[in-house]
Amino acid sequence: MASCGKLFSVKEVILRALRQGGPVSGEALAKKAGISRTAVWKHILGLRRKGYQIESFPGAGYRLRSTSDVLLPEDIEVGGRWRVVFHREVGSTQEIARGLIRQGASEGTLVLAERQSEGKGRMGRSWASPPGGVWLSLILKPRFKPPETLRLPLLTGLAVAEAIRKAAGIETSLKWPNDVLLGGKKVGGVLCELDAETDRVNYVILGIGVNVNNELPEELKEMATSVKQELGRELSRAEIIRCLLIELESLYQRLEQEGFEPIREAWKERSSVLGLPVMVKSLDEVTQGEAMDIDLYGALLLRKPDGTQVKVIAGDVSLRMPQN
Ligand code: BT5
Repeated sequence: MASCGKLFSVKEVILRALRQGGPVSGEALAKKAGISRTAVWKHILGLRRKGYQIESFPGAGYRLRSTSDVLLPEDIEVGGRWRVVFHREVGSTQEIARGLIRQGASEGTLVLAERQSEGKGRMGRSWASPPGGVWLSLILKPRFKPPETLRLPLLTGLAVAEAIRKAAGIETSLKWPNDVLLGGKKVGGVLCELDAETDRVNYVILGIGVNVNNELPEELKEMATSVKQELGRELSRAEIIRCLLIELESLYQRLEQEGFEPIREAWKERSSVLGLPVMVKSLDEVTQGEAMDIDLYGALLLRKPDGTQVKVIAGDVSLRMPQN
C-alpha cells in the first residue's frame, strides 16, 4: 500500500487498519499485512513499546485506544532535503529553528513539536498548539529575491491542502494569504518569517500549524476546526506530515524550475475568496473591494468600488457581505 508515493511499512498497515475503529481480528490484520498471526502479535508488542495503547480482546482482536496517535521522528523520515528535530514541548518551533540557524543549521532542517506553549501566528498573534496537532517549522535558504518570498505562504498552504487530501481524503480551500479552511473554518495556518538583505534572502523559517487530532480552545471553536472533527476519527499525524513534506519538496522544486505560474494556477483553483467582495485589514488600513486575482509574486489584486485596482501584500481577508 502507498500514500503520497511512499510505501507503508507492516507497522503502518496494522495501525491504519486499527485506526478505522472497532476491534480488528489478528487474522484480518495478518491478511492485510501479508504476515502470520504470530508476526502480527510481535508487531503489536512493538507498537505498544512505542507508546500506542492497543487493547486485546480474546476472540475479537485488537483495538487502538483513541487519543493514541504517537508522533515519532522515525515515522516521518521521507528523505529529500528534510532532517527532523523533534521536541515534546517547546515555546515555539519558530524560535527553536532560529536558534538552530545561529548554530549553522542547513536548509531542510525541520523542527517538530508535540506541543507549543507559545505558538505564534502572524503580527504577534498567538497560535493554540495543544498535543495532537501538527506544529512544525522548516528552515529554507531560497535563492530568490526578498519580494518573491510572498509566494511561499501560498505554496505552503497548497502543500497543506494537498497533504490533507491525500492523507485524509478531505478537500480544503485556501484563503489568501495563509489560511487553510475546512468547511469555511480554519484548519491550518502558515507563518513565513524571513531574514533578508536588500537583494537576497538569508533564510526563511516556514511555520506550519494544522489541527489534526487536537482539541481546540473554547474561544476558537466558532472559527476553527480539525481534521479529526471532520473525519469523525483520528488520523495519523505522521502520515499527514510525510505527505506534506513530499508535497512541499515537489512544489518547491517546481517553483525553482518552472517559476510561480503553475503553483499560482493550482492555488487559484482552491481559492475561497477570488471573485468575491472582501475586506482586507492590514496593520494600518482597511481596504474593501472584489478579490480579482493573485499576481506573479503572490500579492492579492483587489478592484475597489470606484473601479481602481490595488495590490495588497499583507493582511487578513474576510468576506464582505454585499450591501443592499
Ligand atoms: C497563522 O497566523 O495562521 C499562522 C499559524 C502558524 C502556526 C505555526 S505552528 C508551528 C510554527 N510555530 C509557531 O510558533 N507558529 C507556527 P494568523 O493568520 O495570524 O492566525 C492567528 C489567528 O488564528 C489567531 O489570532 C486565532 O484567531 C486563530 N487561531 C489560533 N490558534 C488556532 C488554531 N490552532 N487553529 C485555528 N485557528 C487558530
